[in-house]
Amino acid sequence: MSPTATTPKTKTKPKTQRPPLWKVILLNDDFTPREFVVEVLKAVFRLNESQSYRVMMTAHQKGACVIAVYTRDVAETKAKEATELGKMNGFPLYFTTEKEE
Ligand code: TYC
Repeated sequence: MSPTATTPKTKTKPKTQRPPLWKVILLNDDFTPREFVVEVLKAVFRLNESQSYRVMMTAHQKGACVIAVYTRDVAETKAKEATELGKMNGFPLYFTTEKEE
């Protein structure tokens, strides 16, 4: 069999567009009980006990801690829900969002 001439094919790689991600950040305060913060992190962000505890302690010691990243809508909804849970219980617990660069 004779060798077949091959024409190099240029493949254009399709670029997958990914939506920008938003960080949800937990802020420390002096009043919310540690255990309450852990419960909110478990309920709203689906973290397990040890993940929640670590995030809570980081915020407690450093002032703030990134919990997770989501699309903008999800990040804002979760931050609002979590902040609302604190408010309903009389705590100044606060969650904010920030665009990931
Ligand atoms: N600093 C709070 C206390 O000492 C606990 C706490 C931790 C509150 C993290 C908010 O994001 C927070 N009771």
